[in-house]
Amino acid sequence: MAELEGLEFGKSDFVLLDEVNMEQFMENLQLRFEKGRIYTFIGEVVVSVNPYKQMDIYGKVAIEAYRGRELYENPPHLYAVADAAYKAMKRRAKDTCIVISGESGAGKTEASKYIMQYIAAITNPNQREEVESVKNVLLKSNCVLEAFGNAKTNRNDNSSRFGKYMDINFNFNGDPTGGHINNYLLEKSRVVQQHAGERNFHSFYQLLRGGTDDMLSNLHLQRNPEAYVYSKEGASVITVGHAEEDAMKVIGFTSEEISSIYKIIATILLLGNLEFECDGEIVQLPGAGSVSHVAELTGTEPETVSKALLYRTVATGGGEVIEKGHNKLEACFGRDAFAKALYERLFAWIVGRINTVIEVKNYNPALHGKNTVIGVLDIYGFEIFDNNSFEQFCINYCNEKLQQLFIELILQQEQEEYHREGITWQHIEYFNNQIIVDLVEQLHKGIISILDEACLTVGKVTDTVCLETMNTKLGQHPHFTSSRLTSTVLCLPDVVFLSHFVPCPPFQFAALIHPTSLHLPLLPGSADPVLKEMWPDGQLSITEVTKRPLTAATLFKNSIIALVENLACKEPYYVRCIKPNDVKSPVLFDDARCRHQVAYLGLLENVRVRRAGFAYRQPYARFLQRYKMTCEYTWPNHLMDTDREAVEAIVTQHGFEGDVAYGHTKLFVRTPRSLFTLEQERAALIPILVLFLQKVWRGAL
Ligand code: AOV
Ligand code: MG
Repeated sequence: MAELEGLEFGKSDFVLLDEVNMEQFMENLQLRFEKGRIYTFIGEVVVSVNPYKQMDIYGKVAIEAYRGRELYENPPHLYAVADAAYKAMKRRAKDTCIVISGESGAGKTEASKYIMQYIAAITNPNQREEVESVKNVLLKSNCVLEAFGNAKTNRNDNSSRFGKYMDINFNFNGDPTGGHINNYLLEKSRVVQQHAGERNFHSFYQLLRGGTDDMLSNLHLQRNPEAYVYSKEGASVITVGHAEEDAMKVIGFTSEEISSIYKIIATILLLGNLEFECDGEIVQLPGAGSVSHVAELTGTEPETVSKALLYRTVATGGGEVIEKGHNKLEACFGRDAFAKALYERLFAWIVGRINTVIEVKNYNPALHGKNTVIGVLDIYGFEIFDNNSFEQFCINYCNEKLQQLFIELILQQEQEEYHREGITWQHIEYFNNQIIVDLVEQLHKGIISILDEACLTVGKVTDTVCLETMNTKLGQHPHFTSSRLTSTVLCLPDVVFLSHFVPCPPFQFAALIHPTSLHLPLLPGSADPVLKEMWPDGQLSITEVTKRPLTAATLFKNSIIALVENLACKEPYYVRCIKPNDVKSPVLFDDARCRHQVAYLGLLENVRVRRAGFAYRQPYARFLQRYKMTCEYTWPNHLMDTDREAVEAIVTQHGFEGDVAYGHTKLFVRTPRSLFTLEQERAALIPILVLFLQKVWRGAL
């Protein structure tokens, strides 16, 4: 909080604004962005603006400057938050989490990587080998996950298409002992189709462009991504190198596993090029060569592959299992569903594989003390496209849920602290996002419940019925506007999740309501060990598989509810990312775009809450340590009974009794100005003190 830099760089903490209003907030944000100050505090929250250029602020010198220091001792930085979370974890044995939010392209993933790098840099001072290897795997896992889970979208060239929550475990020394990654809903529809100008997951292009000639020929692939239906969009974009293979090796993937992964990627590309022909009612596969390549790569028989692509197995009401031929459309849907399932399971397998390497092993709490964690959450940002599918619906719902958590935690934390310290709390009005969250997730009448009903009774519930149900149940909801129905697609226009998010175009749920069945028995019979592991449910009978499973929407909802519950019981630290413009420019500050984000992230409310209470708080002993030199009764040491009395002496001498409250263990300062006075005085005294001490050392005094 201290003004460590001149005012020409703006205010380093928004609580220092003369008045809290949008104009002043924006002025400060823009000034700081233009001066290359991309981080600004709101108390302990860091607001970050994507610089869209490499900044020289993450090196060794910066790491040393932030290591073990208090937030207000340095200019705002991700490292300050990372250090605060680390200190809380180490000193107070608290589980903490760092929640990074902001819309697509705002800089969340980059921030999460800098935070992890910082934590890696400040831990394990003794360079113990096993800790170094844990750190290395944690850092390298990002590279692998990005290769398989990120893609170029129209909003971000390296957009995360999955949500990631990573726990890093620490021993009593504060050194990392392992971790665990949870991944949330990969946007698997991208495997088979991309919007104009977008691309498939990086891994496809990395294999095609980076693989050796031999490798590609063994995989029956051509080098050119344009040759494949699934990768031809955006094929001309130059891809990054081939670092993920090295990263996989460092993590401990065996060469057989890496080879299986490539085979699966190749299978998907070949599947995408399979075409079906109709001979009357009968659908056939003319490309026998491709089918045998798919069979070879998946360790199955060509007949099994053809059968899987041309027929589906259904369980009749009487429990009988029958095989039914696809029509052409069903066959195409089935092929794409197969490709998507393959990729989704491959991704989950990769995450699981990384987890087995990084999971904490041989930890004995009795011997090693409490095992604490820092969780880092980097989820896909709020996004809208021209066509918004189920995945956008989930991504945006998840962002709403996190926004709600932010509101609750920020208020809750303040309230708890005031309560603990015996200080009266003043309530601040804020938009409660719960209403939006309920609209989506409430049992029986939420959007997900209604969709579930439709999905689970396929054939009986039509688009129209589903739509009517939504209209009846949600028509009165202030955040649900009426819907329209096109011939095949169920559209829910303006199922707007918040007055603070922009109104969305319709979400298209058709694919959900008309799921295509997959010929499950194909892959469990595979000779490839990775594929076998990816289909653990292969042993299930078809009747078990087809009986009312949880829908994708409910699975996602449950995972997000669990995530939020997990975050809520940790001490949270927040990074709020802002995207300065839509053209990736390092110099353009698009006022309207930024203003909008500031509004929907609730940043002004955040500043108000922070200021309405007390902008600054500090345990008595620490306050005394820092400012005792500014008061004759406390320098060099005080003679009072308690630190609190000594702090009272400092406060009184400076005449700001009216601006503070005394908690049980901490001093609370309402306006930061009082603190400035102290900081300035301290800064003026330090050179005099240094001179004084030098003289003492030289024996001159
Ligand atoms: P996101 O994670 O918030 O979007 P990223 O972290 O991928 O956004 O950032 C997008 C791009 O902005 C990066 O690829 C960098 O080019 C640039 N960038 C972001 N932060 C920095 C920084 N601190 N320094 C330099 N460049 C930066 V998404 O994953 O789409 O929601 O789903
Ligand atoms: Mg990201």
